[in-house]
Amino acid sequence: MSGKPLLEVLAGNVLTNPPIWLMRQAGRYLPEYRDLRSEAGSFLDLCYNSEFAKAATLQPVQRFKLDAAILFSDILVIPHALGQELKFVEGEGPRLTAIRSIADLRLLSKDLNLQNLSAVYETIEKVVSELDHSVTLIGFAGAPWTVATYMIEGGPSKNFENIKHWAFSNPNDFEFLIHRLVEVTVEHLSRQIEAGAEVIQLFESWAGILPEKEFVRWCIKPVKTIVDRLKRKHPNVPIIGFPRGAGTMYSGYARRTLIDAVSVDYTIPPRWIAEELQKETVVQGNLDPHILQVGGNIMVDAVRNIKTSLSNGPFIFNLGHGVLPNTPPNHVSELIDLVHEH
Ligand code: 1CP
Repeated sequence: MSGKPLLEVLAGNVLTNPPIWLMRQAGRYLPEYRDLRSEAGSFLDLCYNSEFAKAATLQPVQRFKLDAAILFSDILVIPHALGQELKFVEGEGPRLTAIRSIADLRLLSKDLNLQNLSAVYETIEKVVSELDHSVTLIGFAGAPWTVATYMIEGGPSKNFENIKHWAFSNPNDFEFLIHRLVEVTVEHLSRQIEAGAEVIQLFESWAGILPEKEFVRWCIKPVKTIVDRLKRKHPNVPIIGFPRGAGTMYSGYARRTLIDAVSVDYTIPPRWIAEELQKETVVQGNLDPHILQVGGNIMVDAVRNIKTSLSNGPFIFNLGHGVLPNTPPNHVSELIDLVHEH
């Protein structure tokens, strides 16, 4: 026994008290994060300074009884380390100089520039040495399709016109970009594991915008390659996949990618998760973060429903997407108490 509830469940064990952690558990809803953020200056200054990033990683586990810490970083450090210009605009989110062709892609480096990324691995080393023995450290990356949406659209997007046009009209060129992202993602995640990450989560935030055939080619296949390559090097590090918005294509996602656990968004009914997914994999999810933000009775009911439905198999409690910036921190403590009540 590892003494770490998250690792126990990822090994397939069923615990009476499910472990809990929350996507985006660090961030703006915590006053101590806002202080740290203004001390650091920009968001990227926070990510690329291992002392600041360590503090941001530890803040939620210091305040709440959570079973995991997740590295404080971002999925967009990968395009940044390939030489794509990146900044975070207050109140708007990430902005990148969009790439729209193979010619643009050739202007980027083939390999990760470690100048900034070395601070990310250093953050992991520092966090590991300070973490309570029962708490698991999660490393992460964006899955290639999701990272590509930001690289090609130049930031958040509503209809993903440019990436879909490229991927549908010239899949062979587009494959070249995805292949590059697979390579560098494997390297980035291997380095996180070597620094001390015990579990990896792959965020496929934009799984929900593709038809079946393209979902298989651009979401399933690259993730499977990443998993194969990581497992060859680090067979004992569990990988959680989060194909947000995948709908009925959640079925078979774990089997086809060989990930160890599937994180499920809040649109999927817990009973369906139990019947369709939990029989073949560990599941994680899936409270709507807006319900956490509202709190009270709606949260009590939703948490009990999720727990009742999923407690008969291996299950990690989480949200169906990230904590919202205006969430009252005391709702998080109340949520953890509810998850732990019998
Ligand atoms: O200080 C600030 O205002 C920055 C806000 C912020 C934070 C706290 C951003 C900008 N990123 C992060 C940290 C982060 N991002 C973490 C680690 C902290 C934690 O989880 O506790 C992780 C795992 C991510 C992952 C991430 N970044 C994803 C995948 C998950 C998801 O939300 O779907 C995505 C899509 C990003 C891109 C990104 N970075 C930041 C923003 C606002 C966004 C989303 C842009 C959009 O709306 O599309």
